[in-house]
Amino acid sequence: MAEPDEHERRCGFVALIGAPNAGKSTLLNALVGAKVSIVTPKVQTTRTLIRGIAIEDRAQLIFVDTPGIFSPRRRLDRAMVGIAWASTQDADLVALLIDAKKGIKDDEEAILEKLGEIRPAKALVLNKVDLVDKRALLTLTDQLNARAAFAATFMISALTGDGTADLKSWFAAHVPLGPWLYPEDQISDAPLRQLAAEITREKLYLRLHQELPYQSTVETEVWKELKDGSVRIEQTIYIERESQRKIVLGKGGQAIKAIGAAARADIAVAVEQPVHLFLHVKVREGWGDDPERYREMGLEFPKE
Ligand SMILES: Nc1nc2c(ncn2[C@@H]2O[C@H](COP(=O)(O)OP(=O)(O)OP(=O)(O)O)[C@@H](O)[C@H]2O)c(=O)[nH]1
Ligand SMILES: [Mg+2]
Repeated sequence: MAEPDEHERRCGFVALIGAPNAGKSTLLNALVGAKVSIVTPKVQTTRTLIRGIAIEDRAQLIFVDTPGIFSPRRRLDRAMVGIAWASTQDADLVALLIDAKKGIKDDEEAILEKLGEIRPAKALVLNKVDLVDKRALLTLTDQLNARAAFAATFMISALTGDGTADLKSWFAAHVPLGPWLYPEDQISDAPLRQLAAEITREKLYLRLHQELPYQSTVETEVWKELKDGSVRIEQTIYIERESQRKIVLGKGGQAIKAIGAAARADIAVAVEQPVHLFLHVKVREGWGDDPERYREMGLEFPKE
């Protein structure tokens, strides 16, 4: 690809917003072409803003994955939803993702209600079109466009990649002129320690069920480069109650062993070196009300 002239370059922030589970993180990874944000079948997987960077034509696109927007109750939920809306204030473009299979439900209604207050141009992105009958999409598109002013509508499958190239081209054509903000080969601005903690949290979510995932968080405590080119990583899984420890550990330590093995494999791919991963489980009652945990996650601590 020829280097674009300095003066023709474009650069901008594109916030990906939507209800929980709409496929925002899947789309971010598809647009970047690498796994920079974790994905699970559960709602409320993403907890903070995750940036992924891609080059398209003359544009450097900085995509901002956000936590799903829903009616928050717990303090952590309020912080997550707060940062998701805040992301739209710093964005040049906003993409609203709608799960085409789910359609317009309470969360979507509430988002549409507030969408008028958003300043940047908005693209409507119907995702998961691999799961629905194409004819049903037209009705949904009409309903959504009647509710808010969208500059363009896209029908995509973030999972199969169907339609994502057109979407990316549209973003590239509509971000403002300006110099690129990151080196050309950079795809994320998150420190590897944070990505590593997120990967372990993904495995925890995939393995554990019911409420437990929402009551746990993962932090990387030790990151030691070893002489043989490998890295020793120690992480702590924080849980809310002592009774949850045996669920995380599993029978004879089976669960934590499987979580550790799956996380180690993915982290090794991300850091491109062999990884020794050690997981600790600590009870921190009320970590959901501990400002330090919010700082670690990059979230504002809601006062109440
Ligand atoms: N069939 C299908 N599934 C999809 C598609 N996009 C995402 N998914 C699935 O939907 C689930 C949620 O995807 P995520 O990318 O984690 O959704 P999210 O919007 O980031 O969710 P939160 O972070 O919880 O707000 C996962 O099981 C994905 O594999 C799609 O285009 N088609
Ligand atoms: Mg997500």
